[in-house]
Amino acid sequence: MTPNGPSPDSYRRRRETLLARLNDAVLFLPPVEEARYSNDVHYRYRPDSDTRYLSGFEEPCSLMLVARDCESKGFSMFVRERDPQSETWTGRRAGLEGARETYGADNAWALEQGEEKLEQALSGARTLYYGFGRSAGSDSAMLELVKRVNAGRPRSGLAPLVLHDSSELMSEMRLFKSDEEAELMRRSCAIAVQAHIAVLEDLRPGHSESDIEAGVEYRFRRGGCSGPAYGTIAAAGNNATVLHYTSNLGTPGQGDLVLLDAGGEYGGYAADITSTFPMSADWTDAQAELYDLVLAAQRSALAQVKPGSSCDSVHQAALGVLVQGMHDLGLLEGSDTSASLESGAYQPYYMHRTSHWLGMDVHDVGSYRDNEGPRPLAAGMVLTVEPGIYVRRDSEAPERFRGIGIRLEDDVLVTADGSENLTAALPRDRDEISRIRRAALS
Ligand SMILES: [Mn+2]
Repeated sequence: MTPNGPSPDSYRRRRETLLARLNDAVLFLPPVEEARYSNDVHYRYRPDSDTRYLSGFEEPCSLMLVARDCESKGFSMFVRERDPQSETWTGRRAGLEGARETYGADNAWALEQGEEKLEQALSGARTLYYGFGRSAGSDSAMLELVKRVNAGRPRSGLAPLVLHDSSELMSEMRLFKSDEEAELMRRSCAIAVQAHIAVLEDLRPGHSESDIEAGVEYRFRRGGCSGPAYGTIAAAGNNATVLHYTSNLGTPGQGDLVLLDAGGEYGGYAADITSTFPMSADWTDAQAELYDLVLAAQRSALAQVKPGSSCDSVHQAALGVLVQGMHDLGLLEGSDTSASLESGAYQPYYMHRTSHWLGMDVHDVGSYRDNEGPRPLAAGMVLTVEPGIYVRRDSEAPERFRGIGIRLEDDVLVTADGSENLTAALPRDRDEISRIRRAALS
């Protein structure tokens, strides 16, 4: 089971929910292969999130769900067999017995038997939900298999097999978090908040961006996380204007702001937090003006998170405040806010969306639109709220704003009657941050 993750009962309930929806369809998720770092050295294995959602299993494996009566009825796992010699090198395997006894598989077979058992299960099926994109090899083997199965159908009298992406079923389930998942996300967010606060309290002149990265990631692991949920961004000064800056090799100057975007993965659930704070205890006027603007935009956006609203409304709320502020501060010329919103004139300074879904994946699954337009928010969804302003050193902006990047990111659960900010404990007020920094530097 995923350490610290959901209970075995939760995995069973998820499978039962899915089985009840399958009727005569088959769901098959092929394995994610180990990724090579160099030669015979691999990255730490991270299972595909759908696979983990249904099983809590963390070794390479395939999963199959079949509702109708046949040899592979129920929940089948295809796993690596026990092998004392390999296990000496690469660690213990659950094996077939473990798949049945620990992970609740109705059927357990060797990983290599997946294709054969899938073909058998498809003989009377009308629909296959398949996990595309785990590996090119699996995808092409599956297409061959479907071709083969359909070739026999004119004679057998069965309707042709229809192929769907399994994400159609899986993403909708994962988008809505159960109470247990919400609790895991509270925990994941609490660990990340504590790690960010520790950086605020520990950061000293001379510390580098890599010191900051190491500091937060140390605290993720100490807190029980499997590691960071994504590449930590520790970016000082102008580096903060690069959205996905992850080299973290610079050393903040005394007058720089530091943008820290970092969250851990706890029990299989990601936190995703960004804070921005001064290396010293003080803010320049330009830094303070931009920070207060982003904070006002974030508060306006946070107020939009409630059932019936949408990620689009959350974005529009942030954008309205940001663009008005850009005019007030002289980042944008003139005073026609609606024209700037219309033309996208603000995009040199704010070029990303305000929210994304958050869950097992940091950019979690689920559609942002439905047939009607922007999808209404509903209880159980978790999203980030992360407005920012990025003024590159080589931009056309007034001199005093150049080389400043600011983003403020919280993680928010939609509840039945509003929202719960899972990262509300982060200090956001500028004076409060200054107090913490002053105490740290004294
Ligand atoms: Mn984010």
